[in-house]
Amino acid sequence: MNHVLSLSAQKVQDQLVHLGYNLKVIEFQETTRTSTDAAARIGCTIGQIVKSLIFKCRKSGKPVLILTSGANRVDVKKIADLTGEPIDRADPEFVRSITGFAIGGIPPIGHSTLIDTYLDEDLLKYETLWAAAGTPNAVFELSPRELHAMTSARIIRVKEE
Ligand code: 5CA
Repeated sequence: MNHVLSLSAQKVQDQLVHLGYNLKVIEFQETTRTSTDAAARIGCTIGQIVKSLIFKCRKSGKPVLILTSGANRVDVKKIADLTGEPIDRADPEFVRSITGFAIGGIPPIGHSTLIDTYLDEDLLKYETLWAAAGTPNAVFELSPRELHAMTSARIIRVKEE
């Protein structure tokens, strides 16, 4: 574990402080790029990993952020019902341009633009969660209540079932 955070992880740490949260970004030497990597590194269940997935509305081009459990797959049809238009996975360049971060390290907060955000109801059942913190080896621990408050996300059922 590094004591000095990389620039992108520090940006997330600064944003957490700015928002008034006493939460600590941890950066590992090893990858936490995927939910599986992150759960293995942290020693938590995959369900406790917050995936921050960027989608793009097909007609308007508007970005949407879905915060979902590492255990779930997003049902894009459920999201389309809410956005009023179909959505697709965003390409890496679009993700970087609207968040300021690269895929594998997208945090739930601190993006370079304001993004409509939806929160997977399944994340609320865990006592504690882990989200990406700006790089593919940085994470931070938080409660579902904190995640909801800091993102002002709308809680929805997102999973494929
Ligand atoms: N650091 C981890 C755990 S917190 C993390 O960021 N996980 S994630 O799920 O939020 O981000 C990785 C996800 O990015 C993968 O599940 C995958 O669905 C998505 N992804 C990976 N490559 C691409 C790509 N080329 N285009 C769009 N999405 C991608």
